[in-house]
Amino acid sequence: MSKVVTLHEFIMDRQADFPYATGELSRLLSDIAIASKIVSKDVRRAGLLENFLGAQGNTNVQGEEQQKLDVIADRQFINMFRTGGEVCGIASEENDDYMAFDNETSKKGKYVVLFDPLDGSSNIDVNVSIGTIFSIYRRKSEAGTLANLDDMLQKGTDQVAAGYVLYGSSTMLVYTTGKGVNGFTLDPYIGEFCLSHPNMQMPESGRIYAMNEGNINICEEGIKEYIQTYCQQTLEGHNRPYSGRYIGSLVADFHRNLIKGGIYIYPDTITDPEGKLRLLYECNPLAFIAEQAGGLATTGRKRVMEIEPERLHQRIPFFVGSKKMVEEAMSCLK
Ligand code: P6P
Repeated sequence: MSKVVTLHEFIMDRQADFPYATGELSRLLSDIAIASKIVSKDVRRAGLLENFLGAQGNTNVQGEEQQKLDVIADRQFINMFRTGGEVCGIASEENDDYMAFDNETSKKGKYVVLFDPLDGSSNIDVNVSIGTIFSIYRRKSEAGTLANLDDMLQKGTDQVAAGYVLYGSSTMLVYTTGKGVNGFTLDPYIGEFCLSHPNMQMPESGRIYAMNEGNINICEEGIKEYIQTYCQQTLEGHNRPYSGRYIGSLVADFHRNLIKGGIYIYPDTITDPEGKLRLLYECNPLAFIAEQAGGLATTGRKRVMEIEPERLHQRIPFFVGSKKMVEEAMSCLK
């Protein structure tokens, strides 16, 4: 029986990957794991606690109806970052503006974190998988000062680390620091994330496509061509077309494609002319993971991680998954 490797042990072992590491990033990743365990507990009991389910009664900066659990998760992560000492500021899907922590310890923090505390939260009440997505950057502003907007608006190629937590049939944390992708499953009996998916590699191709096909007539023609020509035809050497799998939770769709191979497409549409998904705390972190696992992440026309961000909640079209499939989809776009 192989040795159980906890996330904490793994992080400490891998600290040597960073010659000048003095432990801050390790502590930050451990803090994220702790907050994720707490959110996981809340997610799994949401149906039993009246003040956990349903809408909060307001809309967030995205114009989306906030769920109670969105706010609970957001507060959990913000509190962890504010008190952990490694983070000088954050930006979150659930908050209009970024936050610069003004306590003396945090002002010395080396990192900023951009995150979506609970993606797919419209699925909470119907018990479908949801997730947390996070992206970590070194601050650009001087240590000891308040974090600023420039600290938040950094290209995806400058990410120090990125990851997601999937609250699914099990709770998993998957992350990269630029040295490959590793997945950890929460063992609720010992309260530890344990290494379950070492060195994750996204299959170069696959037979699963994830898209809200309700949008097929309000997005560019090339996407319909891709879906009909590649996904819905029985191609040579196969006895059936691809399978359409769309969970409506980006983290869950992404994670399945990471393991089995597949493509996730959320294009720009007539109703969402810039696309729906947010560059900084959804697309960039998943793009980092996809590329580190051998996959590809583009807007349909350019590499996601090379986009110069202009706004905190900037949206982009998102094509992510198996390299060959993303390339095929891009070839259909004019
Ligand atoms: P639609 C959830 O709100 C989300 O951001 C992703 O998790 C998901 O893939 C997508 O939006 C679902 O959007 O328009 O298909 O309901």
